[in-house]
Amino acid sequence: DAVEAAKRLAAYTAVDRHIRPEDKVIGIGSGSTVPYVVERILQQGEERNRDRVFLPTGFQSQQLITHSGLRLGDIMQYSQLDVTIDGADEVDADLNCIKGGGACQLREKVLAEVARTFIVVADYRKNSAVLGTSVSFPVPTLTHNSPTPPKYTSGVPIEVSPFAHTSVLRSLHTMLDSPKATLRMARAKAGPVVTDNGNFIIDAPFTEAALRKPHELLVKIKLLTGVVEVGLFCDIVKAAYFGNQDGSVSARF
Ligand code: DER
Repeated sequence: DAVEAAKRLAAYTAVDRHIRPEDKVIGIGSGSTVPYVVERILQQGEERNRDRVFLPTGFQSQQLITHSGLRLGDIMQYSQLDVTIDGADEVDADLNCIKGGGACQLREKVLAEVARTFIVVADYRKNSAVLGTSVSFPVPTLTHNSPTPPKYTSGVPIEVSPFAHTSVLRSLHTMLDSPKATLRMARAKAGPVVTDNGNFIIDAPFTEAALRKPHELLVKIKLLTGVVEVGLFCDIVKAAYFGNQDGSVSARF
């Protein structure tokens, strides 16, 4: 279908442009777009991949690497990666991202920051001018019941220590103007989603005005006691590739 074709297009373009023969230590992100990244890497051939190592951003990413017959690497052995490629939930005109739809943003941000080059691949639904306005977001736009309601849009995924999750929720509700912040509950498991690091996820919708200053918002959230990592990636992405419905690719640098 159009979305899958768009994901594949973005992934193939990114691999062709950013994974060179001399790149040996490669970070693999999480989500449903990165399997096409691995698919394209495999097409570079066994010879090329034999002396490469691939670092995962969580259990799904680890399974993808091992099931593809690629060599798994451990972050403890590498101070720097050549390149990391990952998906995103939304990317704005300045390459700020909302990530964490797959609850993997802690390890994703680590591998993004230690990579010489961090690339994002996504289908057209994630391509926004301003964070909070893309159609891909699971969080419905929420409004207060006041006469001039501020429009609450995208939920920012926040990984929190289970011990602190109720106090972080209270802070988000009262201090950071996210009255609809909620604990992410699992679908295929009773109770909350538990991340690969043993933590919980809070989805916190913010107003478009707040999301216009993502770095400021990131710092405010990160300073709340018990927050482990925030699904706002600012000043990290080198390039983003979006597959479009018409079969073209949009690149943003
Ligand atoms: O959680 C994340 O940030 C993942 O990269 C994920 O949200 C990307 O989404 P995708 O399944 O549309 O690639």
